[in-house]
Amino acid sequence: MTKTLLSLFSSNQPLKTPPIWLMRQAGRYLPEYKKTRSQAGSFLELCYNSELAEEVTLQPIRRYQFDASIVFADILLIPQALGQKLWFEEGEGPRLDPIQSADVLDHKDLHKHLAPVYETLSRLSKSLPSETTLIGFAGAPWTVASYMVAGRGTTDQAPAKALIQADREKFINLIKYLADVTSDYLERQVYSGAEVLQIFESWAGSLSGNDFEEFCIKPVHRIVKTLRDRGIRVPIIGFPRATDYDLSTYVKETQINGLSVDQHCNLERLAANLDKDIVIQGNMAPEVLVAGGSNMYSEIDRICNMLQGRKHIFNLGHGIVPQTPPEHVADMVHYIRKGHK
Ligand code: 1CP
Repeated sequence: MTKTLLSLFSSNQPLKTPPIWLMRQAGRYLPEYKKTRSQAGSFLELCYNSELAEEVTLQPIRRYQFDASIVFADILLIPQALGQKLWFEEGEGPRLDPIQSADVLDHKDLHKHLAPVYETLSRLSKSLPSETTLIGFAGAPWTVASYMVAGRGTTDQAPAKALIQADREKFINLIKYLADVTSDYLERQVYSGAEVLQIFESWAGSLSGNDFEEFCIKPVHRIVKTLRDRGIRVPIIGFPRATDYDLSTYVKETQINGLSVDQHCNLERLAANLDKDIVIQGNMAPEVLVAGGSNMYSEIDRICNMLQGRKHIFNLGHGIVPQTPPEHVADMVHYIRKGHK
C-alpha cells in the first residue's frame, strides 16, 4: 500500500482527499491513553518506556486510521538528555532547573539517554499499517531554549528574551549548541525509522525582526542543512506557530519542505504566495473540533476548498486539547474522507 502522506512530498499532483493526522493525537482526550499512562506511572516514564510509548502511539491509529503517526515523546527530552533536571508537576506542566548557558550542558550521553525514543520508532516502523507514515520530531532551538532558561512554560518567554538582551553571544551559543544536538537526534530518528520530520517552533510568535531571523530562522536552517549534508533526504515540516513573519520567506530561508500553519494563518494569502511544491499542513482551530457539528463541517469545507489544487495535509492549528470528545475526531475523519463539500 502507498503511504499517502509521504508520497505527497514527492509527487507533482495534489491528492483529492488530504491525508490527515493531528498534533498530540496520542493524549488525554483518549480513555485508552489515560489507562496506559497510569500503567506507566508518569508522563516521563511513558516517554522512556518503548513498549508503552509504542502502544499510545498506535492507539489513535487503531481508532481513526490516521495517515500518519507521530512518535510519542516530548520536545523537553533533549534538555534532560543534556543533563538538565526535568520533571512534570501534575496538572501544571513541565519544570526544569533553569540554565543560562550551554557551558553547563553535556551531550556525551545524548544518544544513550534518548535510546528509548529510537527504540519506539523502530518498533513502530514494524507495527504500523503499511500505509501509515511515521513522523519523528523535535522542538526548534528557540522554543526548547525558552523552557530551559525559564525552567517552565511561560506565556511570553520573558526570561529567554531577557537573556538575549543581557548576553546575546551567550544566547547565540546556546541556540547553536541546541541546533547541533537536535540535528544528531533527528538523524538518529531517521535511522530508526522516521519517514518525515517535524520541527515544532511553538513560540515563534514571541520574537520579531532580527531576533526572529537569528533565533528562529538560522537555527532551523542549520538543522535542515546539517541533515541534508549528511545525506538525510526525508521531508521536513516546520511549524512556526503564531508568527507575523512572512511565511514564504520562512520556508525559503529554512529550506523546509512542508509548512504547518496555526489557525490564525490566512490560507488564501499563504496559498497565493507559497511555492506550489511546498506542502501546507493545518489549520483547523482545536476548539472547533471540541464543539464538533455543523460549524466543524463548514470549517473543514472552507479549509479544504481554499487549499484545493495544493499539496495539503489536514491537521489542527495546534495540538488537540484534552476536552475533545473522541467521537468528534471520528466525525471529522469520516467527513473529510467521504469528500466533504
Ligand atoms: O499525559 C500528560 O499529562 C502529558 C501531556 C503531554 C503529551 C501527551 C505532554 C506534556 N507532552 C505530550 C506529548 C507530545 N508533546 C508530543 C507527542 C506526539 C503527539 O503529538 O501525539 C509532541 C509532538 C509534543 C510536543 C511538545 N511538547 C510541544 C510542541 C507542540 C505544542 O504543543 O506547542 C511543546 C511546547 C511541549 C512541551 C509540553 N509537554 C507537555 C506539556 C503540557 C507541554 C507544554 C507546556 C506549556 O504549556 O508550555
